[in-house]
Formats: sequence, structure tokens, C-alpha cells
Amino acid sequence: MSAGPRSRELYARACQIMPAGVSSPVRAFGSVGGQPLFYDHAAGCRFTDADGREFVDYVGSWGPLILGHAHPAVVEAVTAAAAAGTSFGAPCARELELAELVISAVPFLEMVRFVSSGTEAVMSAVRLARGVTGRDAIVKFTGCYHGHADYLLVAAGSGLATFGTPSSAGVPASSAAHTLVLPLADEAAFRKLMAERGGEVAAVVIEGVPANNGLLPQTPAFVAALRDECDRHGAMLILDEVITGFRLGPDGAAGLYGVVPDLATYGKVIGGGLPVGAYGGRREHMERLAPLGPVYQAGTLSGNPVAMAAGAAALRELLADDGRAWRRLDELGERLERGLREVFVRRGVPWSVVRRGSILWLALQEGPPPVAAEGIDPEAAGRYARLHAALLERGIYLAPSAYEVMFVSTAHDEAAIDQTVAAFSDAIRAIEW
Ligand code: KE4
Repeated sequence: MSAGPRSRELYARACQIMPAGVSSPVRAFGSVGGQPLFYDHAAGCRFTDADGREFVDYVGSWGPLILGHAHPAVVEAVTAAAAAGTSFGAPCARELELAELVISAVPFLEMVRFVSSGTEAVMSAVRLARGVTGRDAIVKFTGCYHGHADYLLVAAGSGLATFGTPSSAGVPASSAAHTLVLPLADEAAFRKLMAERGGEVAAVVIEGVPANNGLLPQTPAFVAALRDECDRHGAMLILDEVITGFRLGPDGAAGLYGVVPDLATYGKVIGGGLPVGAYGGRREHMERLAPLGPVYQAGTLSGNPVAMAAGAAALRELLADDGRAWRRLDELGERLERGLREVFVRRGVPWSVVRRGSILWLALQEGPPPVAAEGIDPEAAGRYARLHAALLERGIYLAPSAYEVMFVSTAHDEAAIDQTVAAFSDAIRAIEW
């Protein structure tokens, strides 16, 4: 199914005045083909496009909508906050309320600072780590995405211990020059690099569970090695929980791995669907931030009451009843994973499903699922494009990229999951895979 006439008409107009007609590249359907559907309205786990067609939504705004679209508690909180003033540029109780909810849920957080996106959160955490350590180098891993700060748009250099090269035009080589890039899941390579250059490293940055280039869960031993080498060399461990924070549970991937990072970054879920990012850690580090300390960071709309109200309403729902929501998310995720695996076997396709809680990814390739970006079959993207189109025809909306994940929300129910599994079964029979 391609976009309907109204989406096409809107898209044609949008492309005249917005690059590729979108506000973020992946939305343009470039890697799956066809034109993007324009959302018109959404509720729960479903949205209706500009042509009146309904879809089960597994993008969920790329992670924020863990409670589904237009959750009543979030809408009510946003409405009340907006009526009392949409932004103050000054401290307010709603900002403090979200900070207290975040701090209360994450054991190692003593202080938190709000920003307006995940990019800002990671960018600020890296600057803080550089300010605290007085060092410039950072280590990141291929396949991990941490937002679009210049020095994080960096591809692996020629050798393991060489600094990265820009992965985007407009990023000066000098910006990439302090970023070392390693493959995931290679403890020996990481320990070798740290043995050689650990004294130069301000921070090692990794996604809680890498979910931007497939879902690539790392072993506890690998995550423990990051912590160990950072301790050994006085580098800071930054755990990027923008996707996993409050998605995998109250203490995110840190809780899953039992690792205590020096700084953690958040976004998506903690904004309840409005623009919020955050970073936090121990007081000794966070108090190095302006205006208390020498590390500068600021933002006009940081902590604005409407976004804070949305985030607080979402977290209150998630934290209620001793975390019942996360148990429900895991139940639904397991139902979808089991159903898809049964379909893959029945249809004879050698694919696999990777899941952590309510995050799922389709590894459309033979053999065990990859644990590093380098292990992803490039041919999988073509298979995914055909599957994506066939699922759209059957009312199921997945991310328009083979490298993005599926998000289940508490608004998905057994009926939506079973409808999805049936659609996959029919779609796989219909496509050339
Ligand atoms: P934002 O600046 O997009 O709010 O967050 C950047 C970011 C940081 N860290 C992680 C682990 C992230 O996944 C992201 C953003 N995620 C992508 C989708 N996987 C955003 C979607 C988009 O760019 O349109």
C-alpha cells in the first residue's frame, strides 16, 4: 500500500518547503520506498492516516509513547499545564515533580538536568564528562546512535585504535578527531584500546541496549568490561538510556545489567510524547554544571511545564501498582515475539525475532541474530522493504527502516497483537522473501 491521495497531496506540498517533506530523515520512507503516510489522529495503539485508513502503530513516535497515543492521564495533565502557562523560563513545581519521579526511580541518580531532546542530553553528558576529566577523547561503538552532535556522527576509522571519520557532511574532521569507534561485542578490542589510550578517554558512551541499528543486546560481561576499564583509567561511563530508560523498567538497562554508569541520558518515555531529554548522575559530577561549576549548558524550553507535566503523568502511570505496566509490556512483547516466531517457522523463513521487554527487532537473515552492526546482512533491508509494504496493506505500521525496532505499548492488547501476527503470516506468503 502506498500513501493515499490526501497524504500524497500533503507530501507534495511539504516537499516544496521542507527538505524531503519531513522534520527527521527516517520519516521520509527513503529506505523502504514509497511516500510517507501523514498521520491525522491517533489513540491507543492505532492511528488514522490523512486518508482515513487505520493502522496498528509499532513506531509509537520512535519510543516515547509507551502508554500509546493520547493516553487520558497524559492529555489531562498537558491540558491543565497548558492552561496555566505553556512556558516560564523559570523554575516551576511541575519541573521539580518530574525530577523527583526520575530520581526516585533510578538508584544511582542523585541529580538530573532537563533538556529538550535526547541529542541534547547526550551532547551535554559528553561535555560534562570532558569537563570533569579534563580529557577530550570519547569511545563509541559502531551501530550505536546517540543523536546528531557533530562528534557523535562519526564512523569507525581505518584501524581499531584510530580516531573516527565524519559520517555526515558538515562535520569537520577536527570534530571527529576525538572520537574513537569500536565494534560492539568485542571485549578484547575494547580492552586493547583502553590499555593503549585509556588515559586520554573522557568517556565511553554506549546505548543501554543498542536499538538504532537493529536490536543488539550486549552480554553482561561486555558491559561489565566497559565499567571495569573506565574505573581503571579514570574515564566516565555514559549509559545512553534515551530508548531504554523507563522502557525496560524503572531503572532501564542499568537495572537489566546491574551496571552503575557515571552519567545516564534519558529522553522519549520521560517526556510522555513531548520534547524532553535529561541527563544525570552523582552530585559531585552534576554540580560541575553551570551556574555552580565551569561546564556550560542551557536551554530556553528546558523544563517547560507542559512537557514536564506530560512526562510526570507518563511516569506516574508506569510506576503505579508496583510496576504493573512493565509486566504487561513484557507479556504483550512475549506474545508478539512468540506469534512471529511461529509464523516464521510456518512460512519457512529463516528469520529471527530479537526482544528485550517491549522492544522487538526483526532479524531478516539466516542464522543467529547479530550482536554487532557488522553482522547485519545488507540484503535484509530489501526483504524488510517488501515486508513493510505488505504489512501496510494489511493495516500494520512498522518503522520505515530495517534498522529500527518495533515498540509495544500498554495500549496494545491481545487483539492487536493477534491481528499483527495474522497480518505477518499473510504478508510473508504474499512477498518474494
Ligand atoms: P533525539 O534527539 O532524537 O530526541 O534523541 C537522539 C537519540 C539519542 N540516543 C538514542 C539511543 C536514540 O535512539 C536517539 C534517537 N532515536 C532515533 C530513533 N531510533 C530518533 C528518530 C529520529 O531521528 O527521527
